[in-house]
Amino acid sequence: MNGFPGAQRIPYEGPDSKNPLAFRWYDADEVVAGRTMREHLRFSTVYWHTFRATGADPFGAPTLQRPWDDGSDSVENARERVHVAFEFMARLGTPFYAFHDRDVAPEGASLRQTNRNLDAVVEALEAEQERTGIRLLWGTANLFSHPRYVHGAATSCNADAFAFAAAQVKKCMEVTRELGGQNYVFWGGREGYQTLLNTDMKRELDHQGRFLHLAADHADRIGFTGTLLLEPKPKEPTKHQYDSDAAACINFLRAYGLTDRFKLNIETNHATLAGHEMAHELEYAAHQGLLGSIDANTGDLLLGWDTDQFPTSFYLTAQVMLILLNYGGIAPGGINFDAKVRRESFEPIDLFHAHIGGMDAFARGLKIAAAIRADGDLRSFVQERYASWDSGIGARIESGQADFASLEAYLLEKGEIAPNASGRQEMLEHLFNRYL
Ligand code: XUL
Ligand code: CO
Repeated sequence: MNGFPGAQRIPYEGPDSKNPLAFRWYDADEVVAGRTMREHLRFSTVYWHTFRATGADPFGAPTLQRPWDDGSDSVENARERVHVAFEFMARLGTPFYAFHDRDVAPEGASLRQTNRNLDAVVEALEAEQERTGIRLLWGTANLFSHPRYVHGAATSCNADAFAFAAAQVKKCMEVTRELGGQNYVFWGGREGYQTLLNTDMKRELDHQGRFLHLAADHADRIGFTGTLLLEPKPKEPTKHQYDSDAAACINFLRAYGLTDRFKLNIETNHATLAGHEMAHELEYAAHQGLLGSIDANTGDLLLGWDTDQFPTSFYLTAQVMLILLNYGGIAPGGINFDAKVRRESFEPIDLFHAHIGGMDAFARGLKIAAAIRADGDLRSFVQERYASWDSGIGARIESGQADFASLEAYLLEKGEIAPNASGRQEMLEHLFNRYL
C-alpha cells in the first residue's frame, strides 16, 4: 500500500536545493572525518510518535490523518501498519527504528494473549526488516500506559505490578533479541513519586535495582548481548522521576552495582527539563564511559513539559556531534528521533518534512563539528587553559605526590598563586560561530 503519495525515496540534492522533500546536507555515503554519514549518524525512526501518535491533547480530539490505520486495536491493523512504517523508513532512509512492545502490538485480554499478539506482529516486523535491510536500534517495554502501573512498575507499592513488569520485559527482551536489536532501553515511565507522604523511597529504589539486575540476568540467559540503556528524565509523568539526569542515573547504577551492564540513553528534551544543556548530559555520561545512545529531539524553553519536537538548530546538533566525535562515535547506539510532529501538522507528508529537517540538521552539525575538530583551535584553547596541571605542582597533585602539608609548604614559600587568565567565553562563542 502506498501510504505516502507524492513521496518517493528522498534524494540528496545539496545545499542549494529548494526541494522540501530532498536532503540538503544528509548524503548517507559521504565520508566525513573517516566515516560515512550513515555510520556516524545511525538515524532511527521511532514507532510510537511516528506511527501511533494521534494528535490528541488534553483539550482536543485526534487530528492526525493516517489513512492506512483503521483506528482499531486489531492485530490485522497492527500488521498493516508495519508495512506502512517500513515503506516510510525505506523512502526516508533511516537505517534503524525503535519501538515499545505496546506500540507495535495491542494488549490482549490476558498476558498470554498479549504475548501471542506481539509474536504475530514481530513476524511481520522480521519479514519487513529482511525485505528492506532496516534494523532494530532498540526495543523497550511500555511500563507506564496501562492503569496497572498507576503507582509505577518496578517501584510500585504493589508487588504484582513488579511481577507483571518483569514478565513484560522478559518477553520484550526476547523479541528484541529475535529481531537483532542492538540495544534495549529502560525509561522509568512511572518510576518515581508524587508525594513522600505515601512513599518509601529506599524500598522503591531497592526494587528498581533488583529489577534491573533481573533484567541483566535474563539478557545473559537468552544470549542478548546488546547494550542495556537507562534513559534519564527528571519529571513527567511523576513529579520526581528517580532517573532524573545522567549524574543521578550513574549514581544509581553504581550504588546497585550495575555499571558494567548498563549505559545511558540521553534525550535532549529530558536534559532541558532537568535544567541542563544536552551537551552537559552527553559530556557527563561520556567521560564516565557510560554514553550509550541518543534520543534526538528538542524542547521549547518557554514551555515546561516534554514537547518532543524535531531538532532543527545547527548550534545544538554541532554541540552534540562534537561530543560524539570526541568520544569516538555513538555505535552501537544511534541518533533516535524521539520526536513528534505538531498536532497542527496533520498530513502524512508532514512526517517526511519533520524527519528530513532533523536528519539534515544532524548532518550539518556533523560537518560543523568535524571542521571544529580539524582546526583544533577550540581544543588548543582548552588544553592551554589547564597547562598548570601538566608540570610542577599540578602534575604532583594529579599523580598523588602532594598532600595538604606539602601544598601548604608550597604556598607559604610562593606567597600567592600564579595569576589567573581570562576564560574568554565570548571569544570562544564567536569562534564557534565561525563554523556555522
Ligand atoms: C518519554 C520517552 C520515551 C522513551 C522510551 O519521555 O522519551 O519515549 O524514550 O520509553
Ligand atoms: Co526518549
